[in-house]
Amino acid sequence: MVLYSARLTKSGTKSWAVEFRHPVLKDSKGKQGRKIRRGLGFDKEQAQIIVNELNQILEDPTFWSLTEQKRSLALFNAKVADIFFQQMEEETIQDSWNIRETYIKLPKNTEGYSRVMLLGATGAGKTTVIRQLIGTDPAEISFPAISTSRTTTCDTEYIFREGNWKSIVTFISQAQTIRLVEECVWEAFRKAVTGENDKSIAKALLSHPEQRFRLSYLLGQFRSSEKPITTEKVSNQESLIDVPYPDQNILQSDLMYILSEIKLLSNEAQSTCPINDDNVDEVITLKYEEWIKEETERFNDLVDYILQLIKKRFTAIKYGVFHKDNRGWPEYWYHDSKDKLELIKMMRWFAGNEGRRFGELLAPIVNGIRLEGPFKPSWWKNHIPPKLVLIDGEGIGHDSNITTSIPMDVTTRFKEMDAIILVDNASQPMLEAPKIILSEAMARGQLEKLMIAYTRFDQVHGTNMIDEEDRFDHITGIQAGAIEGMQEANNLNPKLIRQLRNHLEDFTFFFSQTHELQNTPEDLKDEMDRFIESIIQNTKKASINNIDRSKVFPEYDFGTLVLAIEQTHQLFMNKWLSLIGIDTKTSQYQPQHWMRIKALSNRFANWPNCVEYNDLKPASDLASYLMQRINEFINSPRSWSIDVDDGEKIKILQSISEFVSDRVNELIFNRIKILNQEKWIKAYNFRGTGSTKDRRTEIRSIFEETIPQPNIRFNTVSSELLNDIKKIIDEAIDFRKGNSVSNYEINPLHFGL
Ligand SMILES: Nc1nc2c(ncn2[C@@H]2O[C@H](COP(=O)(O)OP(=O)(O)OP(=O)(O)O)[C@@H](O)[C@H]2O)c(=O)[nH]1
Ligand SMILES: [Mg+2]
Repeated sequence: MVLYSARLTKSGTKSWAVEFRHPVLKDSKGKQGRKIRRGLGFDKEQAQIIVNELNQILEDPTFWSLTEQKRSLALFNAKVADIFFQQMEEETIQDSWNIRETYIKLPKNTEGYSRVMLLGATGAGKTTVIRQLIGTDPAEISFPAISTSRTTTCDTEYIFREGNWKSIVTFISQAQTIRLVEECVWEAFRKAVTGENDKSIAKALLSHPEQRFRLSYLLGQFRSSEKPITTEKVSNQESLIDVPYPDQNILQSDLMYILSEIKLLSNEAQSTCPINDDNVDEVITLKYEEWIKEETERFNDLVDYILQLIKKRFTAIKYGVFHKDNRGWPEYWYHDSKDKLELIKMMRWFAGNEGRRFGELLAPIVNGIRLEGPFKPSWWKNHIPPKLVLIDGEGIGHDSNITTSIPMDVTTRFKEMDAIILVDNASQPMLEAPKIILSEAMARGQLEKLMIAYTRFDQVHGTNMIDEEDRFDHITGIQAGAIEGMQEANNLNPKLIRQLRNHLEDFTFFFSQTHELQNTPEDLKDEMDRFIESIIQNTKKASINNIDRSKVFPEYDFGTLVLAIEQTHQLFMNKWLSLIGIDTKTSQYQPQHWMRIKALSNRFANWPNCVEYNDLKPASDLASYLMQRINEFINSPRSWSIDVDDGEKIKILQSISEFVSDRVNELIFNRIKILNQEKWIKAYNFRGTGSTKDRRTEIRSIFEETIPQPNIRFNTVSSELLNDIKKIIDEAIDFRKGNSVSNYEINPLHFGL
């Protein structure tokens, strides 16, 4: 066993840091002994005590387990335990999907269930469709929450099953929460040093730029007016779950304290190193970032203060079982009840967005919700619910228009689904996001599962449209145009496109007034019944069709596969070299602000599993470009072992693409993140003059290693990638020959948060 030791080092001119190799955590190459460095402030004596205590832990392997946190806390400084255990805890934390699966299993098609994933742009109406299908009470405003933009922020899974109402809620880790709070405090600090007013500092603090981690849900909304705030009481105290709304005065005073600390911190920073340059952004980052994170404890103290406030919010949850770790952070919350109302009301805290409850809503730290119970539409006649599993999630796309792919954690789930529903707004059909979803679904072998549901069909008007048929034709015409565009862009096999068109003739649905729960229109009920029936029948058909096709398989000329890499390289570099600001001449994408690129590099370097920052998602983009090119290759076999009809061939080719899809995600994730970890760290750590340029160059080199341009004479990096892809396709065909697709269980990779 290797024993490591910690040492005190200088950090900047006046302050101290500790450096050591962690005996349990692995480095980017998978070797034990990850290097850890943490700032310890100005006081050398205090810093030395922490280093000495850390050395006691490092010398004694009986401490090296998460179960020893309490013992360490009793013996040593709290900071010592935090430095040693924080990352360890995060890495051993169970995968959230698996936690949900342990408590409430997602039924499969072998049990007669259809798993249905709803995808669409934000605001398309995914959750509105779900509210009808699960029979939401018309008076219920809080759950599931709907609104105009970025409302649903985590996976929400509904299982329609007779019996009790059960729920399991999973959470992001404490370490992840700390990182997100840090980003929020940093944004607020930047506003403060540039002299902005309280309102704008509070705005930066309370709404993370990604619009997912909204601190206002947990801390309350900032009010700039001096008027006293009256706290409303819930009028009808029918049960304990009807707790009063939070006390606005307490929330405001906590917020005012946080703001005053941020302003103090900013004054302190300015007196340490005054801003006297035109390029304020750069000065703030150069001068203050290291100071704030490593040389002063005030920043960390403030982040910790906010974390403690968040932890207090858990006490509002009076029902169910909160399972927390040693530090009081929840891993999951489980509840089982005979009462539907009880379950729905509890969901207010985990997934609601009711304005008056801001300050006690936990949604920003929830990363998944699974509910089970006898859900059914309000008009459902049968007392047995339809056998459905519905999966709602985050909307695709951003206002920035730089999105070209679906996140990898979503495409990785495709294989486990029986239906993929593209939900789109009929009043503005087939804008960018739905087109992206269509082409990803095709490239990843989901043709047979794909369906389109248009909401707001009531809002389709025009002087040229006399009756309903004209309105259908209007939408399907636009849809046909989008499919044609996709064929041209991806050079898709015309037979595949024909199959898609035929398929969508039966699987396109039109929902009018989808939000109307009080008096659900009769035509909406009929269309939703047709929708449910189609999903169930299509799932049955797919499982029957999966009989022996083992002797029918395509044969390929792998010589042309190199073109897939070549084209992917061009497409990816055209987008990404421009986004990072290197080669902007021929690209439609605008260079991104250097701070966004830096934030992206921070996440690749320092956040486990994370490969994105806001709308910057290079890994998903690359996997998507590559998969589309590989799908094109898969759809052009040289020959077939046995000749079968075209429809059958396309089904087989799609099943090969489906198999290859996850493996390509995994391959790209490994190449761009894991194998390049050290380079990302280097890219992030550039400081001082010229750092933006150095960072760009480093990131370019990461991209070039991830997706190399194939040379005429292959170098090892590019031939390795080619071989890996060839191997994946070979395996997919082998798999096709040997087993049935429905038996294949994937091990879902988890990216992102
Ligand atoms: N008039 C009308 N409004 C609708 C219809 N369907 C949805 N809406 C409205 O569209 C808005 C957005 O709906 P959501 O269900 O929150 O959209 P979403 O796709 O879940 O969005 P995110 O969660 O942000 O990804 C809500 O205000 C709905 O009331 C419809 O058929 N007709
Ligand atoms: Mg939603």
